[in-house]
Amino acid sequence: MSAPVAIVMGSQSDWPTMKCAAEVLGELGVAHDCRIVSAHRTPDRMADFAHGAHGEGFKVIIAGAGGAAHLPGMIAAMTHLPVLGVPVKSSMLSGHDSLLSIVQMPGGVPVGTLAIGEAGAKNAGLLAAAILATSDEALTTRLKEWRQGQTDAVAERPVD
Ligand code: RP5
Repeated sequence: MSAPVAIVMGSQSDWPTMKCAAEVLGELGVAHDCRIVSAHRTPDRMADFAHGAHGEGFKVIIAGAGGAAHLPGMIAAMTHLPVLGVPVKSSMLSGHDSLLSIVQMPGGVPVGTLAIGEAGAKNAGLLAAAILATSDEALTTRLKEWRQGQTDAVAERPVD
């Protein structure tokens, strides 16, 4: 069976951020396929991926990019699958450019935009799992256990 989640990113340099999505999906036992797909440098690869994503068996796409971050929006324009956008922290503008490039889509072409950086990537993984869990009872159980584990890990008092 093919992986239900695609994690795509504009550059190798996005991987330290986007691997946070891959890690949490791994913890939840959700198969995922990670690829470099650049809207600017490999536009044909991006189009082939987006047009073929449903046929490949993907159910959710997580797309991360930085700077003039067109990737999530361009993919969303070419597939009906849900696209979760992760603004990667850029060196010049700390990801504000990435965030605005991804979040401000015109009505009709949605990208579910997460926070800038690693927290956004981690939450994109969790959100992808939650979407898949709506039709997967076993995954629902694993997701609830993961959330409970997070809750249990919070101490009542701080320590030195
Ligand atoms: C974007 O440009 C990528 O998503 C990356 O965040 C940014 C910089 O890419 P590199 O110059 O590091 O390859 O397309």
